[in-house]
Amino acid sequence: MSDDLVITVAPCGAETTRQHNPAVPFTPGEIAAEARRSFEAGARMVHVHARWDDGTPTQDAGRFRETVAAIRAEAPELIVQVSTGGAIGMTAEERLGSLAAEPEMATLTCGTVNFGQGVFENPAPLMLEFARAQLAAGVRPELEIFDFGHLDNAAWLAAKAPLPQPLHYDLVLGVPGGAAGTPRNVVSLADRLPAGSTWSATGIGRSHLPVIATALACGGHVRLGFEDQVELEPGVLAPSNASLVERAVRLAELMGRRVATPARARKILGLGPVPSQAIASTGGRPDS
Ligand code: KMH
Ligand code: ZN
Repeated sequence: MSDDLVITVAPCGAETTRQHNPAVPFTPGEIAAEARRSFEAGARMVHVHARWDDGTPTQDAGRFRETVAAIRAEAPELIVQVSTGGAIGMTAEERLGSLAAEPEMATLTCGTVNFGQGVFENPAPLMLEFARAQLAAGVRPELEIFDFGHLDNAAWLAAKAPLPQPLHYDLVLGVPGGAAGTPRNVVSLADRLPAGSTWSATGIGRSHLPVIATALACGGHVRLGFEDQVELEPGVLAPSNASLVERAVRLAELMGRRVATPARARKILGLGPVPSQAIASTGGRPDS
C-alpha cells in the first residue's frame, strides 16, 4: 500500500535541556554518536541542531560544520538535514548559518506560530529568502507545517520560488501554540497536501505515539527524537534517541511498514547518492 518508511531522528533540537532528559547530546561527538546508534536502529535522516558545549543552541557556521562532519564520519549513509529554524529569537541571518555545513536537506518553516511562551517568527519575506538561499545552495527543503494555514503559505511559496518537486513536508504537531497532535489533524493535513508530495509527521511530547501511528497507517514517514519527545511512556525517560527509533521500527513492522534501505530512502526523498563530503569524512571507508 505505501512506500518504504523513512525515519528521521532529531537528536537534540534547540530547546530540550538535560533537565528534560539527561541523555540529550550537545557536543558534535555526542550528537554524532546518537546519530550513528539511531542509524543502526533504522533512522535514515538526521535533523540537525547545533549546541555549544554547555547546551546553548547556536546556528554558528563553524559549529554546524563540525557537527555535520562528526555525524558524517560516524554514519556517512545518514541523510543530513539541518535546521534553519534554530531557536526562538534568532535572526534570519543567524538561522541561515547552518547551510554552511553543506547539508543535503534543510528545514523551511512555512509561517509564524506561537511556540510555548514565545513566537517562532517566519513571515513571508523570510520564507522567500530561505527558499532562495536553499535553492542557491542546492539544498532540498523540507517544508515544516506547524498549523493549518502553513499549508496555504507553502503553496504561496511554491508559486513564488522554483522549489524542487515533488515537495517534501513535515507535519510538526503538538507544539503549544500550533495545531494539536491528534490523529484527526494528521489525516486532515495529509489529505490537503499536493498530489505526489512526500511527507512525515512528528508529535511533540505525549502526542508522539498517536501522531506517528497515524502517519504510519496513512503511508507517511515519521520523525522522532529528543527534540520532540523525551519519554518512552508517561514517566519513563527514553535512555537514548535510538530507543525511540527502535520502538518506532517495531510499531512500523506491526503495521506492515518496512524500513527503507539507505539507498531507497534517498530515492524516496528525491536525493542523489551519498555526497562526496560524507565519503571523504570516513577516509573513504565504503562500508562505515
Ligand atoms: N526550535 C524551534 C523554534 C526547525 O528546526 O526548522 C524551531 C525548529 C524548527 O526546531
Ligand atoms: Zn528543529
